[in-house]
This record gives sequence, structure tokens and C-alpha cells, in this order.
Amino acid sequence: MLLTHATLATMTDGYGMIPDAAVALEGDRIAWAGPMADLPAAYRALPEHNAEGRLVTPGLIDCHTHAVFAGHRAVEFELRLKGASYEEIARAGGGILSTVTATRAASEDQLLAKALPRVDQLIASGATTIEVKSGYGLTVEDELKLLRAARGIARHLPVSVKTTHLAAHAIPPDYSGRAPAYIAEVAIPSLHAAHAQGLVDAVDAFCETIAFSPDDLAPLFAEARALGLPVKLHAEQLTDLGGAAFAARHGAISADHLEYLSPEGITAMARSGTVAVILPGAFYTLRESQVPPVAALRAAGVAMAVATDLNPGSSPMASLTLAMNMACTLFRLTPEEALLGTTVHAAKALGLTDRGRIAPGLRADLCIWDADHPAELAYRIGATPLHTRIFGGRLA
Ligand code: DI6
Ligand code: FE
Repeated sequence: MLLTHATLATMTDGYGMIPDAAVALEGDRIAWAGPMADLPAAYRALPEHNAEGRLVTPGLIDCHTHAVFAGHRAVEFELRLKGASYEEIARAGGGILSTVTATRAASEDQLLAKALPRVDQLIASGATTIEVKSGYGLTVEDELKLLRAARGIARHLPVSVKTTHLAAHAIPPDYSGRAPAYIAEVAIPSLHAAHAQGLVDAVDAFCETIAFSPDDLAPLFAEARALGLPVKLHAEQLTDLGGAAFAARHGAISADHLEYLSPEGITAMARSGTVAVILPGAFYTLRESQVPPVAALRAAGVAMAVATDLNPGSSPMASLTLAMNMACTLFRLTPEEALLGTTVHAAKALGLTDRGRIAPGLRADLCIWDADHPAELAYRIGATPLHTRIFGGRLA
């Protein structure tokens, strides 16, 4: 396919704009991108798709979701509005654990069926790659079931799915007060089983006072690295446990949330090249008042990604463009940083080098927008100007 008359944001070097551009696609790869006037003769005979001047960007990447779960937590939403905090609800056995109960009771097919409409919404906001975490099973079998359901999404919808093992998401009641035993008896065995079945691309954990400490997680991260799997961490979302620095010591590809990130954490992330994934949906939902230290991350040269954190508790949000809008308005990212955060830096947060920019050899995942400037994507509130998506070289 030959995409013509595009206002191209290649995302190589900032927006990397090319006005009146063409993009030649061969199979599922980009073969060439540049000004229409420079189009090599070899590509002129390809079937043409005229973008009619519209903005064309790389397909967006949602690098942090918990899109597979059963049930919802609207009742908790109501409780929070009557004064209960997220932590109080979690300590009373609600929160993540209430989603665990519903998820354990659901079959793999039921979980997949519930996830598909959520992922459809992400796709409608421009996503061509999503990450999906486990973490609502908390037994070996239920974590595997969740990862299989997540992998099933890509068999039904035109989207790439990367799966992350997050068995260390919460401590189930039968392990209450025994986090190290849970890590040894459930988290590590489920990781081995999932890896053996080819179901894991990365390993994540929730480092928090209501979940796991860095000391609890050290054996899990050691296992992940022994298996050759990259690690990432939910760090400094509600308190500062030094999670980001711990993750950086393990060469983490990302540390996520980061509202309570310390200067030491920033230095450690800069040194290890760990991406800061910021998640304004959770900040907004929990009415958090401390913003992540965006200016300091920027000054330290830490790459920032933006994601939905799509989950039933702290971020029931299924729009990447809304996440970009919130990242700008609530956290003061620029629209250019927000778009880098859902393309180039989101790819980096997933350890992917074959997507996130428009350049020869990369995956032919593109979005065509009813927009003429890339700042429009983050500018609108809850409206996505998506016109057409190209996934793996095909209109989808
Ligand atoms: N932090 C979050 O924001 C989500 N997980 C996590 O570790 C929340 C998940 C939930 O509340 O269901
Ligand atoms: Fe999360």
C-alpha cells in the first residue's frame, strides 16, 4: 500500500513532521517514508490510499493496562465518594481483592469476552499495541488463565498484545501477613509455569505498603532476570518505598505511577535508562494531590511514557487520547511529550524496538487522524479524532 498526501508525524526527533508525505508499506513493514516529491519510482505502482492531507502518526501504544478482569467496582466508586479511601477499601478486603474474587470465578473464555469491548475502545482511541497485565488471579492456575485470555485478544482483534506477569499485585487473604511465602509459593511458581508456556513478555509487581516491599520482591525479580525476562514496577504510587531505585538496580525497562518518586529514584532511573510511565487516570480517579515530578524527570533526561492503566479500581479509562490530555493538563507534559509517551517511549517501556516511530523496517502500524496538527490529539477532552488505522500494513 502507498499512503499519499499525509501530514506525517514520524516521531523521529520530536514530532518529526514531513508535510505532504508518502509512506510505502510492504507486508507488515514500512518500506519508505518521506516527501511525496522524493518518492522512489519503485513504490509508485503500489495501490494508493490518499490521506487527503490528514495527520498520520505511528499507531499508539498503551504500555500499561490491566484490561482482563471480571466484575466492576462502581460500588467502591460510590463508597469513595462517601468518604472511604482507596487504601481503606483495600485493607477491608475490597479493592483489588474484590476483582480477584470475580476473576477467579470467571472462565478464560468469559474473561476474554469481557476484555474485548474494552480493547475495542482502546483501538478506537488509536491503539495498535497494548500491554496487558495479569494480577487478578493470585493463584498459579488463575494467573495462567488470565495470561491466556490476554493472549487471546490478538486472535480476535487487530492489535498486538504484550503480556506482563503481575502475580505480585496483592496479597490474597490466605497469605495475609506472609508476603514472602506468597512470592515463594505462588508468584515465582506461576512465573515459571507462564514462562514455560510462552505466556510472558515481562514481569511487574506492585511495590506499596498495601502490597509488597522491595525486600519481598527481590527473589521474584532475581527469578525474572534468570529467565531472561525484563522487569518493571508499580512504584511510588501512594507512598515512597524506594521502589523506582530498586527497579532501576534490576535494570527495569519501566517504573510506573511515580507520584511519590524521590530525587534518588530519579537519579537511579536516569542511570539505568528506566522509562517513567505516568498514569494520570489513576491520579485523577483517586483524587491524588501529589503530581509525579515531571520537571525533574525531564531535566534528568528520563524518557516519559503515558498509558491508561485501564483497570476496574483506580483507572476505569479506556482512551489513550484522554490519558494524553490528562498528562498535559494535570501533569504539565507538552502535547509533543504526550505523543512521544504513547509512541516512542511507550515502545521503550515495553522493550520493543520495531515500532513507535515511522521509519523504514518498522511495523506498518499507523493512525490517520481527522486533524492537521499533532497537538490536537492531546488537546481534545474525551474525543478521539481517529479517522482510520493501519495495522500490520492493512486498513483495520
Ligand atoms: N496500581 C493501580 O493503580 C492498579 N494496580 C496497581 O497496582 C489498581 C488495580 C485495582 O485497583 O484494581
Ligand atoms: Fe497499574
